Amino acid sequence: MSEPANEIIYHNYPQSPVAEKVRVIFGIKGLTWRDVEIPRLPPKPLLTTLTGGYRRTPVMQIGADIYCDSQCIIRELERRYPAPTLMPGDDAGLLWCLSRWTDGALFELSVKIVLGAAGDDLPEDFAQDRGRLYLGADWAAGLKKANATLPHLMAQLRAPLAWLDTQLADGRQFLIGDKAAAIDAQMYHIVWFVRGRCQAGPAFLAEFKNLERWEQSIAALGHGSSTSMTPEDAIERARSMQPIDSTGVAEGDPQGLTPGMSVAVTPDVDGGEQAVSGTLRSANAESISIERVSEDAGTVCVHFPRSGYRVEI
Ligand SMILES: N[C@@H](CCC(=O)N[C@@H](CS)C(=O)NCC(=O)O)C(=O)O
Repeated sequence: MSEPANEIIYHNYPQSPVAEKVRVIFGIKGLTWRDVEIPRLPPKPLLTTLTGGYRRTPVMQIGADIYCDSQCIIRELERRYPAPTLMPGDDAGLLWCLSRWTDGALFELSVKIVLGAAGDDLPEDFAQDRGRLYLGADWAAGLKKANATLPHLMAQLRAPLAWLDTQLADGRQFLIGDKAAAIDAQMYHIVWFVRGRCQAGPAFLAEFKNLERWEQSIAALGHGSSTSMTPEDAIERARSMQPIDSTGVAEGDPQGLTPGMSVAVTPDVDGGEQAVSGTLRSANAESISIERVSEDAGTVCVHFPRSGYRVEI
């Protein structure tokens, strides 16, 4: 059992595919974590008091450090728990590049498929929230379009799945060999989502026999081991601790960031989301960390990836 100071507190809900991605990472690394279940729909006051407004799922907390976005979470887990590595082999750089596609365009495609296939069966509040988050201000038209163009969208997903199925045909257990890697989880969450949440998913995936075997290998990794925690206890944990000490901006920052600046950070997409404001502590090519004071949680440091996020000065 890890000390409370280092305990991984994971804010998520069971149905979230992006949360499942990180749960698989916990499985690969055999980690122990605390499970805080958050609402599927805003408002999420017990989460945003920690994040400063970021409302997406999942969020990881360790003490008074709050890690937003699966990209940031995976990087931090690899830093704190290097073995077994999530990047076996010599291609970590390429794999990080590839993950920008799985987590960006490919995830958005899978969301359109799931929302489009559900059509009028989506509960109104869910359609409105996820429509605005993923399909822009004119989300109602976007939903109709996704529904009308479903066969086209499935064709866009079928091609990469066919490539992966062919790659797995040599009998390898995981995508890049016999060791599970971050890219397995980053691809798997798409397949898990489409299989589990789209009525036509299982029939659509049935042609990919190697992929199915791979899905079983991933599922067999499990999710590490978790015990539940209340959101109130998670907030109390943040309040009782100080964020890790890291300050400084790596040389050559394209935006001229310097520690102490007031900044606002938001996902770099049109999702209608609230920016998180705070004082810059550190930044480099991969991440940005800002300090903020929360009435309930005290001083926290909120970490975001740099790639895929907009920093306003
Ligand atoms: N780029 C983000 C995407 C996160 C994301 O869009 N997650 C979905 C859940 S699968 C979400 O936040 N949905 C709205 C919500 O949970 O409120 C990441 O990798 O963490």
